Amino acid sequence: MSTTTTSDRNDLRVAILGAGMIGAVHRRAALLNGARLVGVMASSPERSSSAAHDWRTMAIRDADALFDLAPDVVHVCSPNGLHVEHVKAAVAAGAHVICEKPIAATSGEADELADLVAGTDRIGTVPFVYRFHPLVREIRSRMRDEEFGRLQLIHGSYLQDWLLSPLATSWRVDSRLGGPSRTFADIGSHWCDLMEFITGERIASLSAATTITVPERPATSAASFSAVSGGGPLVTVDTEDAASVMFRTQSGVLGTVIVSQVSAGRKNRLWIEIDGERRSAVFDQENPETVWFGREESAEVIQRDPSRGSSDERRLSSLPAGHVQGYAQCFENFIGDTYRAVVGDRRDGLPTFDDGARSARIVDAVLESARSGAWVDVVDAPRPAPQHQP
Ligand code: SOE
Repeated sequence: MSTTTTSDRNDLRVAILGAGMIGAVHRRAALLNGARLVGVMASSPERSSSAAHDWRTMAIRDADALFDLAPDVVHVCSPNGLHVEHVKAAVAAGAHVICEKPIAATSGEADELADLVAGTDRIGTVPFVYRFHPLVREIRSRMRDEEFGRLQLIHGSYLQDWLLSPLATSWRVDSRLGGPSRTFADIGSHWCDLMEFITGERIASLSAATTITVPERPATSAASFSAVSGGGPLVTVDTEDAASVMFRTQSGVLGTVIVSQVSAGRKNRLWIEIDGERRSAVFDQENPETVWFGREESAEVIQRDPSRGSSDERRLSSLPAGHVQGYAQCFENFIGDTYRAVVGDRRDGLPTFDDGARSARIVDAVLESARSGAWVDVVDAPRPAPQHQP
């Protein structure tokens, strides 16, 4: 088993389970953070060999082989339905774990994973990477400095179009592989995490409706993003294409969010507005270099700038102002902060398995409300204190 010491940060041995689009994003961020990739496992031995060849590393036979490999960190980027098995194998191998969201298909299993990691001296983190946009930190910092006053309303959306075509499919569409919620678990989870992270508010209850706008799609393919060009058999879709959620936070603020994977022209448009009694803020993930701040008498747009703003805005700005930073740098920063925490240097704002478990409870509530038509409470489960706080 691995025994990481503080001096190891630039030479962590990491393994990646899953070689799809998001596995490749993890690999890039891991390498940029100085890690040594010791193995990759994909969806079949053939795909593992081919990914290992492309990524110049070793193919991992199965998750149990992690035990002998003894990596310091395992990145779990496999289809959602495999997360529980893969996280457990990583923990059994003594590794720290980074697991894609949703960490599990149900909140019961997500709690189990969070408890499992908390019972070790290892950490578990979840790539809620939009927290790592420098200007997200700037809004959060101004909110903490009470520039906004009492919150009036929180609203926004997260819209994509990669499943607009009735010919498009992915493992995410099939509830057996992706879990019972698709769009909300995949991207609504990001929006809710970001909203709670920026505002410090917690969703207390919600009322949701979901819709399946494409009732049949080609049978699932292993690839994450794939437009299948007809020919294959059609299967009935059992996960939502879009959802609309109204919520109230623990302090009573009303909010709404709409999520969709079928909104033409919207690629990855996470948009959030927070309206306070003194000012409002808007952040648009596709234009992350600016933030709009509104006041009753005027509004201003500020630009990301490593020489201005909060300490976190400065710390997470790796490029000068005007040299556009985006998703890739968020990912690098998230992986960087995870590896720092692995060696005992924990920074503020790191999304952990506790955040992943909370997210799973929100997803459960959305599905339950969509089924019953009732408002559903989101319970904040008390979590045992981690055995070791890096
Ligand atoms: C696909 O919907 C996806 O890659 C998500 O899985 C990511 O979490 C999101 O950041 C971008 O879209």
